[in-house]
Amino acid sequence: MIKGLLFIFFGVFPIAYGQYCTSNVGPTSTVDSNVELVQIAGTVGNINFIGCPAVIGVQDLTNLSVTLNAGGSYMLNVKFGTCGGNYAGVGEVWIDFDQNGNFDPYESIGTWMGTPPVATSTFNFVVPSSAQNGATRMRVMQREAGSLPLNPCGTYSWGSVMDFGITIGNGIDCTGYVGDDEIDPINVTALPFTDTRDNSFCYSNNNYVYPSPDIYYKLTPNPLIQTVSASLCGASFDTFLSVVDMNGNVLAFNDDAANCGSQSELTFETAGLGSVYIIVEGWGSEMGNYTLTLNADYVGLDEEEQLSSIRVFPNPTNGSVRLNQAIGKATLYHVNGTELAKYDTDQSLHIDLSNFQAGSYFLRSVDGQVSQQIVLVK
Ligand SMILES: [Ca+2]
Ligand SMILES: [Ca+2]
Ligand SMILES: [Ca+2]
Ligand SMILES: [Ca+2]
Repeated sequence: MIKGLLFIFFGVFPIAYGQYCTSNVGPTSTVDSNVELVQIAGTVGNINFIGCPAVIGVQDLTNLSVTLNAGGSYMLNVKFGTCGGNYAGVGEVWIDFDQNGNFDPYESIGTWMGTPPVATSTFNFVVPSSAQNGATRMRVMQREAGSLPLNPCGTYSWGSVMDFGITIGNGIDCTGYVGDDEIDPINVTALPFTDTRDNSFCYSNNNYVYPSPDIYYKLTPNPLIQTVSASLCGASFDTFLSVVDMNGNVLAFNDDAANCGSQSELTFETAGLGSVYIIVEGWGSEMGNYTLTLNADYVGLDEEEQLSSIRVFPNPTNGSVRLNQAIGKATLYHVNGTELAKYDTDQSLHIDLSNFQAGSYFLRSVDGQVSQQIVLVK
């Protein structure tokens, strides 16, 4: 079923690097409403912070850190108070459990509403058992005259914002998982290509189209390839597939392919293209197992596009081939696109491959009219 897209393509995707919002965030004044106390006992370490005197902007307290175990239950004490006069306001606390650099709404572990002086608030929370090991952050925010839920990146006159260090232990070890973002993509070294993976853990959302975690593949098509087809048919979830260039321009995308339900398939032309990212994610927040397959169509392999009577023989060969007629100047390519040798078939119809390793090659006329695949066996 085709579903409505929840976004608008502007042609360029924002590139998100997962950095926390820290500039133009929080209070612009040091007076009045302010968090007075933050306390938590971790599995390792404690935080016992006293809040006044107040500061402007985000107070970086990430040097104060505790270790929390995935699946563990913890208690956080926060005193939403004041360093001056008493005015009504709200407060909220988030921990970036999924380590995507955002304090997401689903990562809120407590809220407060009141007028200081009030008793210390106690927030009991459980670290998701799916949390991955590593360093992340907790943000504590108070905003005078604000309303819930708070924007963790918001700016306002009176209140406070404090970031503390959190280390997740006993969780999923994501060391060695590549492809989470465009900086560390899974490299497609040859076509056809197949990769089976699960995006429901160790992968985060980089704000490409849907909240589902996205996985990046990087492909540099060789000059012989005319089109590349990508398929997620058979995935365990409703997928979405995008192809973007290195500048973030969208080249192709598909939600639901005609022949595989809610999974995605697409074909894109590669002529003149440099490297591209092929991005796998789920529709909405869907995630699970998938196999991405990539296949190439090579220039000239379509019989109807070339002079039909041109042949090389023998093919496969163990050393050399002959053309049945001249095709002018021609270039021999490895199947990976590397240019290997030039020939003038007006001078000789004999093509010597004896210096090359066994594999697949293409002989292409300089005018592009003829391209013949030659298989070399040894
Ligand atoms: Ca997050
Ligand atoms: Ca990602
Ligand atoms: Ca996404
Ligand atoms: Ca879909």
